[in-house]
Amino acid sequence: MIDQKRLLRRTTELAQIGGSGAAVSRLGLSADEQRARDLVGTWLSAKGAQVRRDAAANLFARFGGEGEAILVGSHLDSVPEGGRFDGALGVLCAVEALESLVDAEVRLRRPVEVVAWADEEGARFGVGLFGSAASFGRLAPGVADRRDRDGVSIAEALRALGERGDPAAARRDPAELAAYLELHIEQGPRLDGAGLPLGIVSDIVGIYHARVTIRGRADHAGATVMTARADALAAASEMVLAVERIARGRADSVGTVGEIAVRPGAKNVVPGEAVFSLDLRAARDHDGLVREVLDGVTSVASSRGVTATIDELARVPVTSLDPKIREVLKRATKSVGVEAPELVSGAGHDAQNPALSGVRTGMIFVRSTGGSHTPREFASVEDAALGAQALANAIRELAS
Ligand code: HGY
Ligand code: MN
Ligand code: MN
Repeated sequence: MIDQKRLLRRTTELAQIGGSGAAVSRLGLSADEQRARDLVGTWLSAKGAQVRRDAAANLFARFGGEGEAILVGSHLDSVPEGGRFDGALGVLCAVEALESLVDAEVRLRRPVEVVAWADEEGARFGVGLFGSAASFGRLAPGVADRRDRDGVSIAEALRALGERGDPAAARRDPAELAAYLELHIEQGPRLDGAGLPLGIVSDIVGIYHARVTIRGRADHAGATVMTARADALAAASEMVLAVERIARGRADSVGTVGEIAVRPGAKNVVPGEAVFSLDLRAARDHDGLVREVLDGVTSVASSRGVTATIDELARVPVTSLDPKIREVLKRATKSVGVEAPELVSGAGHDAQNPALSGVRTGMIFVRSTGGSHTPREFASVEDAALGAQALANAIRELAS
């Protein structure tokens, strides 16, 4: 039986790590994320799991012996000033599901592993889905040298956690896995609008992340006439508006510039350099969206006499989830009394990496309100418990 009180208590307990009240800032590969893994690890080892951490700081807790495992989990890191449910609820419900199966002494024919992925958000180093990409051998080359704002590299952050510093060593064989399941809050308004507590993910959007560096010419803000400028920030601003215009003009597409930095950054200096982030997503023709935006950046750069350098951080294609697993999840959600609709996920998820590596993958969405990547995000413990029960039923079907 799913223990709602325990689920609520643990949600609150986990939110205290790197958080205060509703807001959570538990960045990937940080000491706080490690403390969260330690807490989850104690719950799982107390239930008899063999708990381990891999070279990319992912936590795995295995129930049962040898053989192809069912992997179930989500991530424990957050964005800065994020909410307490994004990622964490998927781990908490996976723990709940396993605890309920162990308590009910359900005989599992397959081993089951709970996973807490490291650094899914990529908020510190810019590389999203980091832990699951490392586990499935899908990291771009040179990722370990990527540095955060303080100049700390991923390799150094891993060594500070006690790892050797090479995330590629985390790679495991996808053939070891019979399926991957992930429960996650929807982070959008559709389930709430339909008055439904659970959904099933059909596809996950394609995601492109990059860092764009615009180089113009720093100059005196007073002595430099307007026609003699190569203003990097003005050029970047025109590009940001182009991202918005292009994404608005394409079906099922979104484009976001969430970060921008200016150098030298003084009120009386024409900006010589601007660096901004690109987050481009689409459920269809994702490559077309990326191409149109990058062409837009290049044409603004040449019309303004500045240079634009694109540093690609991650590119994940539109990912369809496994039809058979979706059927299993349909039965599992129905068994808790929910006719769960199928939804496309506008958010990216670790599930994309197992799915793109040939592992049969499925996701359950739990209704959430208040948006996401903000302390306003909310999911009720009643909906979460329904999701955890559905997850337990799906694991039971797949593993017995
Ligand atoms: O950005 C995303 O879609 C996810 O929350 N990392
Ligand atoms: Mn997120
Ligand atoms: Mn997430």
